[in-house]
Amino acid sequence: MAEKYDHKAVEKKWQQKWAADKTFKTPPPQGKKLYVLDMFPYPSGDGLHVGHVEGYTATDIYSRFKRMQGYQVLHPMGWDAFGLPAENYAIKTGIHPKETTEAAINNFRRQIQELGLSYDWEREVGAHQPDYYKWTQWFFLFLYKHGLAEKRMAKVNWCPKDQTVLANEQTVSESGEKGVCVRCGTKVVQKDLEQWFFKITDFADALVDDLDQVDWPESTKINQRNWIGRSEGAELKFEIRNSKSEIRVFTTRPDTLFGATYLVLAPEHPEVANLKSQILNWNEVEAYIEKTKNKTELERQEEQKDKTGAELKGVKALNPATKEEIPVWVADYVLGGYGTGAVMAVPAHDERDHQFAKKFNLEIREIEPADPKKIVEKVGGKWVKTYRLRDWLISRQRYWGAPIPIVYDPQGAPHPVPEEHLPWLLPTDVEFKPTGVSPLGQSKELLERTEKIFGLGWRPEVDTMDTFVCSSWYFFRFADPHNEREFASAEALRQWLPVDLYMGGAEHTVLHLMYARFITHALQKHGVVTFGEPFLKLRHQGTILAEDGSKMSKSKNNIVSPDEYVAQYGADSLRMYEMFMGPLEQQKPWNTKNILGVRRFLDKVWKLHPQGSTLDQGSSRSNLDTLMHQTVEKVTKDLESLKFNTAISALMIARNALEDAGTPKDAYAKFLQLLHPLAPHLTSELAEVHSIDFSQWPVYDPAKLATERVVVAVQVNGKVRVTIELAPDIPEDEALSKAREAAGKWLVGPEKKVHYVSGKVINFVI
Ligand code: ANZ
Repeated sequence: MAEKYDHKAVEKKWQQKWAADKTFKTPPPQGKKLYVLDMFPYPSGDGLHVGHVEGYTATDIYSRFKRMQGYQVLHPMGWDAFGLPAENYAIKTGIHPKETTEAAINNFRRQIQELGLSYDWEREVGAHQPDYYKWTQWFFLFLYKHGLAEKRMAKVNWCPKDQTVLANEQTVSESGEKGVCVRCGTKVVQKDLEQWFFKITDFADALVDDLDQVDWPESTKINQRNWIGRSEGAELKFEIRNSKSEIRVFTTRPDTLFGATYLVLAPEHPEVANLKSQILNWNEVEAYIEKTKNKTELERQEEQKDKTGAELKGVKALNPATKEEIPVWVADYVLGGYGTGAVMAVPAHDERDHQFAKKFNLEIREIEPADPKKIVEKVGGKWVKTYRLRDWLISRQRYWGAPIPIVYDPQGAPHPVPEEHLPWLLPTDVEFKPTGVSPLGQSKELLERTEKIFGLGWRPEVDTMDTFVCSSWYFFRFADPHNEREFASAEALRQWLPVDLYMGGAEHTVLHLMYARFITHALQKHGVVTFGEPFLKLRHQGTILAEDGSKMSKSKNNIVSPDEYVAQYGADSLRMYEMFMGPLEQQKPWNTKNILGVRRFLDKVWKLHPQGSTLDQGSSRSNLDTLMHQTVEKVTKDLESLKFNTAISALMIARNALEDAGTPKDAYAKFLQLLHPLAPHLTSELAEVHSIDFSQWPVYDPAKLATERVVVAVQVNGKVRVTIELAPDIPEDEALSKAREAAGKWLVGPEKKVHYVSGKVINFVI
């Protein structure tokens, strides 16, 4: 063994061996299966950052630990490879996104392999590969067939610069500014477009209720519930005077009906146009509606926002409880797509209504709340549930995504591309410059292909799918990644799914989790899988901050790249450092000095010299045995609950004790096994067993955990000064030195004599 730990040589040797031996190829599942998954990354040109390393190391440790416990582990990696950054880069440089994406993937894969992460590379998938997106398209057709995908006109957020539709949450800048494109900061506009939707709202109740079945962080469950926004209330009808119209409102406070002094309709409410002939100030109303068109929903919902609106003069509604005539307004704080798109305004009890009433001088009437059940019945209303969740708009006017497998006949009616034509290939003869028309619309090849297969006058759909569609089902593919006939066989799904442990950052995952759950519920409903929840246990690694505690960001140029640390200190040091920074799920700042401390620990492990196992049968040996049982227990429990920082502390204590006890061989071998999941290269090199990777995880004997202690009185000149606890079989010299330490302040002057009664009393005569 070399005197110095040469991490470069050691890591390279083991990485090559693992690759050549296919050490981490997934075994057939036989009873004890475990599916451990990381959120597959978008392969950005910047490469891996230390946040990726944190999550991937955690799942790697867990997978290695579980393999040693005899589990068959599926631990795969792949690439969420479609998406805007590569396309935007193509617009700038003219380099095809496939080229930049694949270069980025190669770099990611190299970085991941240099960390010694134990993925089964035979199961690698890339969402941009035709043999993958063939199945993304299959999922579209599956939903279409079951009435869960449909095309309809929709008001959408549109970024005039990126020339694409944006989801609601993509209209807020990083600094929280609303109504701007999250990527380029351009003011977002509203546009009416025919778009494809997935009907996620069909599953709204199940997506709330089934959260009770999964082991996820509570905050993440709350985010899911808030996004769905289930609200229980009543729908009440208000007649419009001198008209057949009636306005339905949704309210969670029917008990305040007596205080409803006006109605407010959303500017896009269809009744507004129907009432046109009655409205005396139509021009004003129309101008107001026009003005609100370019606001995003998030802007409209801002609490502090100055309230605006226009009265529908000449229109009066009847409060069904008081039978009074009340005015009717349009205002953009009422949203068209929530509830019924209309509210009964109760300014004495609702803050937004209050602000509005103050501004426009409307009546504010204090009332005693009525009995809600009774009042709903009395005015002929009904109890209903409503949701904030909207159907999932999946059309994107972009190039670098999976083409939507739809063609239009000469009359313009949509038809699904039959499965035998999948993958419906992404054409390559396109320009990347955004023109407001989907890039696929320029492809001659796609048009010719469509006409050749379906007939003259047929047109291809030219939008691609939101990349969230690619990531909504990828965890199924890993179970059976080379299947050419199905996205995964029923058997593989039954064997491996659902995912047992899912790891990924807490940021930006609300939608991914929602969509993956939706797809799984849809498969369950139609009998493809037997479960609705894809991820049984979910954990988030905490954000790693820059050294000064600020957020790492490109603009601040403070992003830490793993490469230089792997080169300087080694992968095992970086892995263990990141696990030692603090509790996995906590946010924590980077600290370059501390990685050196971890490296020193590994150097000291390297320098341990194991001796024959029969070395020392005395007390230090038995103390070490106890400590080893305690360490096995601690590390086993900590790894199971992903408490890596405390497992590392226990291993550091154990290393010192090993050295103190002369490093007996059997205890040393156990120690290496415990350290192995955390520092796999170093321990593989030091272990003498054929392969430590599948060596059996050490077990502890609960009977040997407690160290037995006896209480010994320490006397000075016959007087008890202090008591100490000692192991019953402690050697005399050790016992005396402990006693001297404890009674130090009474031992003034030279010792004349010592009486030692083992396990009972020690008397110093001075
Ligand atoms: C009268 C009232 C009195 C209300 C009161 C609240 C308090 P959640 O809990 O979020 O579901 N509302 C209904 N539809 C709306 C829409 N399309 N846009 C904006 N606001 C809308 O909120 C339900 C409440 O939000 C409803 O109950 C309604 O105002 C308003 F003291 O009705 B309430």
